[in-house]
Amino acid sequence: MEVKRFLDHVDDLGIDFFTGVPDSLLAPLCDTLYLRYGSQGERHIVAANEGNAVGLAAGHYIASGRPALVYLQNSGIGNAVNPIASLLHEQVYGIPCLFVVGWRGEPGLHDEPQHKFQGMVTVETLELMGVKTFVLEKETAPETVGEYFARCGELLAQGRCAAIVVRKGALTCEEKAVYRNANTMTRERALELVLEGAGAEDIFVSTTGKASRELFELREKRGEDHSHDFLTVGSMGHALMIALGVAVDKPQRTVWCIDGDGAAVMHLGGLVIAAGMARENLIHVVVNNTAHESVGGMPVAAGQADFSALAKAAGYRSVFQAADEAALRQALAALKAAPGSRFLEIHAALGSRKDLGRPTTTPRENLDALRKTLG
Ligand SMILES: Cc1ncc(C[n+]2csc(CCOP(=O)(O)OP(=O)(O)O)c2C)c(N)n1
Repeated sequence: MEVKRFLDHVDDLGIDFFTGVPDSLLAPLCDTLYLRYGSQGERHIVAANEGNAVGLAAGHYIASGRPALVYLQNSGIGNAVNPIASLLHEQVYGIPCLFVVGWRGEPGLHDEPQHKFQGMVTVETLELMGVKTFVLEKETAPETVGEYFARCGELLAQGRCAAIVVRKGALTCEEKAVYRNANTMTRERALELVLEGAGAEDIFVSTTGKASRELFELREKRGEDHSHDFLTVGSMGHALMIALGVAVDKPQRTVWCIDGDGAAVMHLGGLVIAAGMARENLIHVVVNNTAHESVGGMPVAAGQADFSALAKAAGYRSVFQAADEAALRQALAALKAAPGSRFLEIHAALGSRKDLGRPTTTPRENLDALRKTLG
């Protein structure tokens, strides 16, 4: 279904406020919202995590009496569960909200391992949380969509929540948004330089999305195996805590966390924990491309945030930044000799290689190989 028609139905429900975390499957919706309303404005706010989005939706309802639309990939349901159950639910405040959920890992379709279980339990989890669910497919007839929205309208009027779960390809749009930033060095090139600057026995924990895919392919390109890497294929925003957990247990090993700006803001509290732990063997790298590049490029809710200043304020002792290859080489050299806990912000361009592959080993194989390395 063309997203404009979908949004006409949303409009008919009196919904005029949108918030969420972007998803590649929902790119037609994300792009259209961005083209219409920009982001971080009165009508549309990109949230740091899906729980934030539910909070914003609640605030909007409290102020206006109108429900909001919250969009998310099904991976983010977990982040939303707490405020759905203990804020929106009819046994608490009874605040209505319309969710639009991208269904990764839908049963019967091939998808990456991190999406399989979540995909299996998506509808069940939403229903369990009291969110009535309607599935939108490519084949869903327009009158059926009309009936879904009519039913959603009834539920919202009763102070209840509803979700449209969107199957792959069910939403389409004619106009794609173009996202830009002023940086020139690609994330992949930056990661290549980081690998060159790191020790052969160092451990890498990389974040969800293309950073992990690039790290995997860079190892292949360098003729190395994957036994020193933990590819955090799901669990967006948790790579830093995984890296810290390893670093605390293995003080003799240098552990690099390759984080994204979207992932870093998704669970920004981790920055404070890591900085507070002040581990000399942990190096936290944030590749800041100002966007959720892996899922289409929508801005991260941190356009104004200065990650290096945040890192300093949180307590990291040695903080570096780099925006081009020469500066990155210099920063990496300085980082090696720097005292205390270390943080590096890399300003990266948007985009990635068209032929970027996906890890060819399973998460289990990845874990087993790394466990052997760590002993
Ligand atoms: C909890 C959760 N919400 C949303 C997603 C979908 N998702 C995967 S990667 C990604 C963007 C990551 O952005 P960032 O950390 O800035 O890295 P970039 O892709 O820009 O390198 C998103 C939103 C997810 N995997 N998990």
